Amino acid sequence: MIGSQPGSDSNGADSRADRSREESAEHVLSLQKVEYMFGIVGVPVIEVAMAAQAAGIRYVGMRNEQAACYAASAIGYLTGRPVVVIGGSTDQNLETAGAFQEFPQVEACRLYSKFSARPSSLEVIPSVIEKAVRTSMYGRPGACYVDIAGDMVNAKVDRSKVRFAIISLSFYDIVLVVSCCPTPPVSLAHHGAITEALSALRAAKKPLVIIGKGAAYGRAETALREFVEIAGLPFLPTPMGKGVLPDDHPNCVAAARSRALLQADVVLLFGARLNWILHFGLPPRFNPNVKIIQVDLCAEEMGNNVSPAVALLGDINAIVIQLLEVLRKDDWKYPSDTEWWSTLKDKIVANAKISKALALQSTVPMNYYTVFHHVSQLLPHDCIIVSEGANTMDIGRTMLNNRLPRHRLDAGTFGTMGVGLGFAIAAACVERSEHSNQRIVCVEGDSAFGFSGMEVETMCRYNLPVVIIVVNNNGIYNGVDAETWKEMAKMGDLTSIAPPVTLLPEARYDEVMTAFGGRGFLVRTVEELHSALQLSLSDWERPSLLNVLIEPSSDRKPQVTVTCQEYIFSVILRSTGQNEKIHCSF
Ligand SMILES: Cc1ncc(C[n+]2csc(CCOP(=O)(O)OP(=O)(O)O)c2C)c(N)n1
Ligand SMILES: [Mg+2]
Repeated sequence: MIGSQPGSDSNGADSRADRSREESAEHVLSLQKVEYMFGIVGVPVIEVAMAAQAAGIRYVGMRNEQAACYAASAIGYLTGRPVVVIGGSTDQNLETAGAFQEFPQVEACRLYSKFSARPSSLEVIPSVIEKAVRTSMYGRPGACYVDIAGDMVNAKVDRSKVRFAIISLSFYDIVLVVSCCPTPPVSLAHHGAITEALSALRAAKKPLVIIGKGAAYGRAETALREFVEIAGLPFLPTPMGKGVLPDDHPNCVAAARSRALLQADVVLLFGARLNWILHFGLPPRFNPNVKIIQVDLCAEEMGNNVSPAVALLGDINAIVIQLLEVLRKDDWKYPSDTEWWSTLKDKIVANAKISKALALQSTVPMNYYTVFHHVSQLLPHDCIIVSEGANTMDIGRTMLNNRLPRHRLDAGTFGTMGVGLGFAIAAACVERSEHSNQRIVCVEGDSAFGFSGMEVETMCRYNLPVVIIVVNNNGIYNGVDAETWKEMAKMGDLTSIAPPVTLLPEARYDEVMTAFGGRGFLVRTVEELHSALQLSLSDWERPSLLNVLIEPSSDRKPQVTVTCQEYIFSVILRSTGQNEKIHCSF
């Protein structure tokens, strides 16, 4: 898994042909601008990783290919260098014969990537890789796959026969060269659409700006901040749009999100999909008459679920600059003394009161709000927050502020558990190479942590000073306490009795970290939380893990749901024949 960004060097093949092997390797690096390779090696790709290292690429050995892919995709998001996956496969002459690990990899990857191909000969590898890199970067960015047959890995090639002139031979004479492609062209929105968008905005009584991950990836932060401030508009971020404008910006209405979405009459949507995260842009969570001004890089995204009143197609940063140019001339600003602003501000104050009351509860075990309240007090303002889990991620999102763009990485659109540790490893690698002095804090639900928990060894192996906080409620959404677990175990086989959401109570995730030489803390109280987090944040030499035990039935602010304890009782009643009907939702 490679994060790469081609530059614009274009030396001719002839001059390179005379270079020494070492010069060639350097050239590979500068040409491809590949900095990191994440993966797991085995025959026949060990040499590929060694050749990459010889060419100056950092090779990060992970414990699982999934985590390697997550790490590479985080590099893509943080640095703007998309992912190219290179997979080793069966020797060509054994294909269809039932060779070791024979599988239609190219076909399988086609569904999940923008481009998937197996070069038919050594000579075409450079051009296939160039196409993979270009495709990954152009339009909406996305991963691409290139399959390298086992017998090609150690084969030699006659330079004069290589398709397209650009070629270098790396340390082991493996052709692993990406020929150079220009950075993606920048497209602007149609001028008429810009004017239409601004007149829709001027006519709005209850305008709202939504800032998505696309705006973060498109590095639109400077222009967007100016736009929001000049226009005086309320805004809220999507989960990974957090930090494009600071969460504590006076125009941020994230704490009144539901009301803002429900009542807005014009929504200016920057690089966010109208998918489940935004309730599809539909009633009952949106005003049925809302006008959407949709700004997106991807034409196919326009009109998904809601037909936009205005569609601005192109580079998000460039379009915000276009909007700003007209706005400055018009000298228009949404007034700050409207009923809309008062409604939003009242809701923000009311919600803050509820969260604060929960946060200041001094009971042990702690609840989510108490944990996040104290964590947020200690986190440096420029730290990168990685997060996954259900309650852990949702509540953490509302309570842990981001002040800088691309400083929040979470389970995102797919809600995929297991991404956290790979993301954190990638962020720590970037921090290390850029000497940015930013802490990487990985806030994990106990279930989420389990998906890629062995990557703790990777963190310890490379001394990556990630701080992992496992918010441990003994389960998926909810768990049970140790006492209840014991009682259940007495009743019979736990596979029939234990609620499917439960995990082992008070599991010692901290000892997973100490097993490999990192710091581990078992945390039950606010005082323990403060001292463990302070110690972890001051240690730049190795990773830490805080295993924060919380109330197993701790939940989000009141919702209609059945707790785990209620579920257990219903199971018990059912097993004793006392209850026929069980209603349960998790
Ligand atoms: C790959 C994958 N498998 C399963 C799920 C289903 N799922 C949703 S959230 C979750 C874990 C939530 O528990 P935890 O991480 O402990 O967070 P909590 O809600 O308890 O704070 C799971 C397994 C998923 N989202 N992704
Ligand atoms: Mg949990």
